[in-house]
Amino acid sequence: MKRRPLLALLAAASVSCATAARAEDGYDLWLRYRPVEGAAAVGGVTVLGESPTLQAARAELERGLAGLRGGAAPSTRAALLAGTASQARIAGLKLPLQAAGPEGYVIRSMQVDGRPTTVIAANSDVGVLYGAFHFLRLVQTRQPLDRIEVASAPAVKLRLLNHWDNLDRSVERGYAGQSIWDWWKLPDYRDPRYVDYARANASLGINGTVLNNVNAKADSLTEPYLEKAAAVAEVLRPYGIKVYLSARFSAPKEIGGLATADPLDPAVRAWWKAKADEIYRAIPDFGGFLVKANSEGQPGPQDYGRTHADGANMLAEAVGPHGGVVMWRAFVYSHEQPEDRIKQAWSEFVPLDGKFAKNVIVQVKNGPLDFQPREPFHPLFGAMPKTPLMAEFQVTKEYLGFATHLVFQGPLWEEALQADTWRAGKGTTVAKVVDGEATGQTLTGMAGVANIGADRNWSGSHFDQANWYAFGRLAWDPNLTSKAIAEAWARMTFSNDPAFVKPVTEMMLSSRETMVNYMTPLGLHHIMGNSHHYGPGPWVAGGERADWTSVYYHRASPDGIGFDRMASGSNAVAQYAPEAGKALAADERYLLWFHRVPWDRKTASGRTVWDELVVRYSRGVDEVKAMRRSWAAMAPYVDPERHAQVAAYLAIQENEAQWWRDACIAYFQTFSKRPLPAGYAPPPHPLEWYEALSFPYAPGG
Ligand code: GCV
Repeated sequence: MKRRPLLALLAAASVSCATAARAEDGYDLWLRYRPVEGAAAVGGVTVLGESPTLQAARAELERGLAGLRGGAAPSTRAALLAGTASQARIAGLKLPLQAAGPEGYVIRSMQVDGRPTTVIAANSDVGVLYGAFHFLRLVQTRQPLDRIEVASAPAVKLRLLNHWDNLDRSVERGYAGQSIWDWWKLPDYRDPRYVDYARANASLGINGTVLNNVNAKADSLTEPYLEKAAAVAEVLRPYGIKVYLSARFSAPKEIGGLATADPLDPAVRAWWKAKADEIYRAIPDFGGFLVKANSEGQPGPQDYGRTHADGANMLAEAVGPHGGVVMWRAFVYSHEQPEDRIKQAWSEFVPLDGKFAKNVIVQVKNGPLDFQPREPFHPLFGAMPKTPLMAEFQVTKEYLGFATHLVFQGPLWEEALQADTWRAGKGTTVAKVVDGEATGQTLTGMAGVANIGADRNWSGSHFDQANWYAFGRLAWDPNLTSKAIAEAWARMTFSNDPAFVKPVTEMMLSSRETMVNYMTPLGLHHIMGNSHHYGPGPWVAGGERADWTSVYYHRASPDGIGFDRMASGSNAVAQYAPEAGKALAADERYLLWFHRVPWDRKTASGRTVWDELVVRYSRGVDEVKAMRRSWAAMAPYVDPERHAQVAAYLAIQENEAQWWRDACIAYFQTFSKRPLPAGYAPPPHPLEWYEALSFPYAPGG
């Protein structure tokens, strides 16, 4: 028997010995590059070209493969060759690069100069970088490496993170510490962490980032802050990531000294043009503006009797000559409007279909309310065929238990993306609207509200890294399954051992439904604590705006529960294509979203609505208990530090799931006036006890 070199043996030993996992703090994300079997067969790296992006690709391949080989030398029998079609050696291979477009790539196992070679080829430097990350993923997840045949191109053009980060480093709805953008020390100090941020995003194909909160300060557009943004842009540029800024609509008044911000006023238009020119002098590849206007107190064109299109088109005119875009948010509603809050965006935007400039894209949240544990898809996706629409998802878990609840959002986003709008017949999914297949739009996009902060593990919890990961993968390919995403992430982040991958993937995939069960079963929505959105608050009533209360949404009374959004009520269902509306209204998952029903109405299980609520709330708690057991059994496959933190967070989640269940049952029972079904324990405290809890220091406010 041929003897294996000592190094290879050591590497193999560290791979096979599950208990040898070393302490980790989560900083490395899914780019841990710990030794895996098979990596030693990969040959030495040759990346053709020297641009900063190609240097980054080379550095990543070398770093990644060195780690994955566990210190072993590259195979001398094989080679790894990467470059663009502008290099004769790559062009000569005649790879099918047309379909790769400006950002895609081809990875192929082939003979080059008589040697088995893995070729990573693209039309652009950034395509090579993306291909390098894809190849590393194949190695990390232990895919066969001797017959690779991959061709991949992004389905969506703008793949962006939206940071809701403020200039004082607080993060609106952020649960992972302070903002990573250290505005105070920029531009002179560029935290090396920005490079790791860029690497992580590039590994997913994320190609843009909005640095500041949509509840924007005009200061972000002043010279000193533009200099700071330019410094960040410089660090991110080699990784294919463009910088964008949220623009405050009233900036011409606040920092420009003008008397108005009316978008039809020539002086205002000139101010924005000059501002755009100034920005592009500082950041030549600046991506453009994101705007929240006339929503939740933000200024906007309606302050001057103008439309969203008037406002967006003015900004589009300013950035257009530089190749910039305007992402104009459709998250609008007003408490002065008597109309059902979830209908208002449709009412304001549908009449504007076709009236936006070419470089405007309207950014639409996945659902018509606000990132709830479950809501139907936003009807605008089926209603504005003449306007580019981008989807906005919330990676940070404002309404989903913050960082301490293990909730993998892949299934939530998959549910939204695969929902059928029926706009152009059956199968016109939201994904096909977002990637332009159904509408022919070429300006396409997907935005994720970032969950990233200065915490060492970036996301506030180890499992929340999976949400960042899933968002990026879906932005590249909105038709990926959350199962494939969860599995790849679990393998890269923790372990390739099947005894780990299977149960953890299952736990991740069911975690969203579990959370729906213990928070908002049967289509309940927006019943969380007021303002901070932490914990249950179905009793929230009164205050300055009805549409920020819970009672507005659940409408519980002795007669029944739920919001009638059928023709007999607000008729929000009519904002969907008839087939889509019919399907949603018949879907029990949205029962109390669309219908007001008596407590004794029978559900699919044969139980009454009241009994079903109790059963589902209780099931949610039991499911978290099962998650804890499942995770406890994973100890042999995970380093003790990460294992212990996840276990501790799951214990918090169980307590809070129980709290949600007990508080909601105690509250709704005051209306249902029915006993709990046999075998279900009553809440341990009276309702007043739950109502009295207060959380003045909840994070993310
Ligand atoms: C940035 C919700 C959140 C707000 C957020 C808003 C938005 O209302 O609670 O914090 O503001 O959505 O998306 O603009």
